[in-house]
Amino acid sequence: MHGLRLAVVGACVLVLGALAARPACADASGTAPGAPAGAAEVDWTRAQPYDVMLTEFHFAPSRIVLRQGEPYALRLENAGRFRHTFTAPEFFRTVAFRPGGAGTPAEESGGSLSIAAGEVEEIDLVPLQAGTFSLECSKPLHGFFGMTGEIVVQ
Ligand SMILES: [Cu+2]
Repeated sequence: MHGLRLAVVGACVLVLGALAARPACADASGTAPGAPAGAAEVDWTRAQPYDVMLTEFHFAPSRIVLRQGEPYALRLENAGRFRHTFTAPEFFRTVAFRPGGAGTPAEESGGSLSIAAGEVEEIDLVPLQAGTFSLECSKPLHGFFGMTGEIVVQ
């Protein structure tokens, strides 16, 4: 992504140098650095599957590593005997959900998905902001017993 953006800016500088200011560069210069691509522009057919298993009492993997700007089909499977939650409000605030996809429960719940034993939730999303976000199960004592993790967006 960065390489492409630099290339576009570089091309604009060349055009500017040769022809003076042209409206052709308005798009590139008008885009704030690091501005997320709109969810509408995302090619969801390229969404990479990413499986996370919830059991007593941990997430597997407990460190989820995603790339900023890439679409993912996050598949959360509760393979345990109890209900668990995938609670990561800071993370969910920085993603774009697939329009019409299953992101709505994550949005409406304030970033905490409750998943019954044996159930699977699939969410298509694009992480828009790099950083490390905490993940936990909000059920009483589950975090204490080790049901925590982190989501790293690179
Ligand atoms: Cu739990």
